[in-house]
Amino acid sequence: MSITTPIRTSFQASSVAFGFWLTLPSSAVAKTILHGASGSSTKFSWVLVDAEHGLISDYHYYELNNAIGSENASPIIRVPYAEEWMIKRALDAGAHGIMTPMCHTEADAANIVKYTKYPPVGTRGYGPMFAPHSMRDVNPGPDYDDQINDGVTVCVQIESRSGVENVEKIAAVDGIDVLFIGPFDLAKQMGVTRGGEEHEAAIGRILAAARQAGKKAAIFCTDGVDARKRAEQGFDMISITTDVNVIRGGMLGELRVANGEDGGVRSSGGY
Ligand code: 3PY
Ligand code: MG
Repeated sequence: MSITTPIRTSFQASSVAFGFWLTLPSSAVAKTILHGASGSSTKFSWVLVDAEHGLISDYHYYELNNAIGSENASPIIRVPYAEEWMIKRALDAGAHGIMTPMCHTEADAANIVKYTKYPPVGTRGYGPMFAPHSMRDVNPGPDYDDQINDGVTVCVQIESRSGVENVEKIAAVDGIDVLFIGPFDLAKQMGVTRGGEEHEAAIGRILAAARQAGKKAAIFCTDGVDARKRAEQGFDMISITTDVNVIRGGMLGELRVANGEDGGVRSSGGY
């Protein structure tokens, strides 16, 4: 038996698991987006809580996890770095999954799995007093303790040249659920143009490696058009855009309309 989270349920369905990036430490923003969409085909099944580049820190995890979990979506925390203590803090605050930036090798991937699971599989320290609060029908005690090793979703970001060169070996590591492409870093770290031929070839190789290993392939997108393209390529999990991208794009678009200028700016095409 393992805990069933919205992201896991979404993986079992044949449709793409759509989510978005939360960079603001605001339950109100998360709930404004999620609330009331339950049951709709356009529902988000997960939210990436960005503690790497967002304004979110450890202090915000518990409230954000509970707010997102209460809307039947899975909070996945991107920790700043793949450190054991950072992963432990995210899980103890009720994350349904973790994401780590810059996974370069299979040794990196094996360590991430180790930090994420309780013994005997891994080395996660014990103290989940608050962790089940974000999970429906999961009680403190054996309900959580005995099922979370299999219930947690482990996502590693492939966003460097070495990550791509080692991607087949990373994908084969037991306990890794998702290979998540960070296209911005991938382009910068490889020294290639985002959207150019080499970049797209690397993205194709990561997608194929995930497929081959029976793992999920995921990618960060800048808007719905980008997300649609990736869905058609066969990605299983897609972040459509970020909170701030939409707020800025939407607000500036309305300003342009009010100013009598043509069209509206939907998003800035970036973060
Ligand atoms: C990247 O594009 O580098 C990411 O990590 C997505 O946020
Ligand atoms: Mg990145």
